[in-house]
Amino acid sequence: MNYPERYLITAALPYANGPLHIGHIAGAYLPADIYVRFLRLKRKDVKFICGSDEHGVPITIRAKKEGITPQQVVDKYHNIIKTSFEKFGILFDNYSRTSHQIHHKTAQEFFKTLFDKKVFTEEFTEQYFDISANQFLADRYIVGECPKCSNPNAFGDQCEKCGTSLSPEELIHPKSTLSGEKPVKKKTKNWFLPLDKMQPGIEQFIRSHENDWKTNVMGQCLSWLKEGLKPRAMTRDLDWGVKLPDGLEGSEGKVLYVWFDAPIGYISATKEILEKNWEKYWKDKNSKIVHFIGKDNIVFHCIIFPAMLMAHGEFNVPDNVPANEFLNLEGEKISTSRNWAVWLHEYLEDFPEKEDELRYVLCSIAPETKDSEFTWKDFQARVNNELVAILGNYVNRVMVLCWKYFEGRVPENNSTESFSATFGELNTHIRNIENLIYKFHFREALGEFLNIVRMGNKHLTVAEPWKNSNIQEVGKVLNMHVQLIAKIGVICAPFLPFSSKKIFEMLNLNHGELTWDPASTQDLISAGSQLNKPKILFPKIEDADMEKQITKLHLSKKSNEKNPSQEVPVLNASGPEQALISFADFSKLEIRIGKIISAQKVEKADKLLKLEVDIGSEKRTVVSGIAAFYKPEEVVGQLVSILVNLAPRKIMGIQSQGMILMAENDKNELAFLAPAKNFEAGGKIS
Ligand code: B3M
Ligand code: ZN
Repeated sequence: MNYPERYLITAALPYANGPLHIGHIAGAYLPADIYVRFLRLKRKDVKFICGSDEHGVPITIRAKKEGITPQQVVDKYHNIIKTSFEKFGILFDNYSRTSHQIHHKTAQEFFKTLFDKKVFTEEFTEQYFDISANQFLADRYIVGECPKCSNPNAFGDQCEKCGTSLSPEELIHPKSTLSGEKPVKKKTKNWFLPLDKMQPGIEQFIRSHENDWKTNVMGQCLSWLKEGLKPRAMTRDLDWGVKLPDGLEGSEGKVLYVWFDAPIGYISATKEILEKNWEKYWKDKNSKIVHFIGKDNIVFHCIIFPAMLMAHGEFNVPDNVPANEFLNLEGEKISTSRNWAVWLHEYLEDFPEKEDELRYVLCSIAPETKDSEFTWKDFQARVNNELVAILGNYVNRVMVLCWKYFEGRVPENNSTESFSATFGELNTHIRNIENLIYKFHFREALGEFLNIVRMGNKHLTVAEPWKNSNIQEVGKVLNMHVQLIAKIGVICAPFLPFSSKKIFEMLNLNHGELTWDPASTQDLISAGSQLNKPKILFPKIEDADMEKQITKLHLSKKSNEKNPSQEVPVLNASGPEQALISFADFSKLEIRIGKIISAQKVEKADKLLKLEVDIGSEKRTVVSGIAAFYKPEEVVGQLVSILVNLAPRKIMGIQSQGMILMAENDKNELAFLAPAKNFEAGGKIS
């Protein structure tokens, strides 16, 4: 199969109204990054484009909630998002912003071109208007009773309780969130993209990809087409966004629809870094455009943006849109509003130098064909059983043996037994990985990579060089394994870029110019070269770390019903900014004085003690991660602070009914929080 030489790869522009979570990463950014890294290893000409989406109602709502300006919101989150991408090794050629001037100009020119070509229809519609705020109301600014489930706080575009998508007209007793007053209907003019008339062209474009687009993507597109496309307004009565181009009658007080300007952001971000050269990535027939997105963005990338590009006339349309489904977390949907998420910037802080562990797990479970699920237990199992026990262990065994027998020099292979004969399956695995990545099957590709490592591990175990007294024979075996490790260092680079670097460092090889094809056919390291000392690639993930994460998740979860308009997360204290909580948040915690009445070690868990705690009204069993600091007999009789209304959880088969609160210092020492005088069990802390 011949693949093109030039690619423009984009990943959905995140709204700069909140940080990134693992669902975003697994959905769009990690697959995009793996694909780009692979294409680069194949020496393709690639530009990788992303940036913050800084317009749209989600931004203004966030601003209102935080009591700051929309500009302050986007500045804050743009920086958080940009930094966490960089730290996580997702490296764009340009991570831009739709607030940049070049973007405003590009989007306005695009609009003007369509306007001049008479693509738009002008339509007068009646929109809800808030008289006291003197402003038209975007759907999200209207709340009312849901006609389906009677939730009194449904939004004008969706009821978050029952999930129904709504229009503001369907709400019973609508109210403006700006003033709390009943909005009135007011006439306004907007410019519409007549998608109904454009349907035949769009349909032809989509059907031409019936064999190469993912089934989940094609399925959504065909269902939109079947329902029949409807005209959609490309301008909005708002003041936050890209202004309409000058000289249009009736354009005051209006901005471009965020889904008109945002995808043009891909074009402006390309222009921004390639002043003269950008057009070949967008207009040359030999270039391929690929958009990585989550499933909620399919219609915009497969129908609306292509319709805009076709109407414009000068641009290529996307060649593929490999959208993923959603990632769930510990049995529930990831929800920004309920703070049910693993935030990328927090993960990076809690797990320093474990970027590849998360990349590995998210790729292994990526929702490529259907929704999938992240749990901390599964994360730990995959890291410990696969990265630690297979990849880390294999690399370490080979390195240690080279040091043991050859003082860290790559031994000669003087035999007639060749590498390719010994590892005959390697090339099949490599071809499989290539084909799978080209088809966007990253999960399977990663599995195939692990098969290569398994092959090496197995061969080493069977060859048993440590039992061989013929040093030449030992050298032969180890030479082949060092070669294989070097190849593994290349092949893993798209998935595990940090580990790839570490492997090359151990091998004392230059990581700068990795290429895919020679790596699969030639020796990468010559006999006699000096290796560096082995380092552990992946430390084991301990139970206590997982316990901490699960507790953190449950503690930060917010009740959606009580606070429905809260649609953006409050950052945790460990996040880039200390968030304030309300007294109501605090008072949800029921903390009491408890007295430990018995304690014993939990079998097969070094860090855990099983405690019986008297909390006044009853006795509770609590599993606590303090065994490294306290012996069971030391803690009996100890007064403690205990969170008693934490949802019970099974830990190592024991139902734990609460959490002992501990103080911790920078040296990781722990101390109990006990009252300053003797006190009875059951006393409330408030
Ligand atoms: N900002 C929506 C989202 O983050 C939107 C993507 C724009 S891509 C051009 O889901
Ligand atoms: Zn509802």
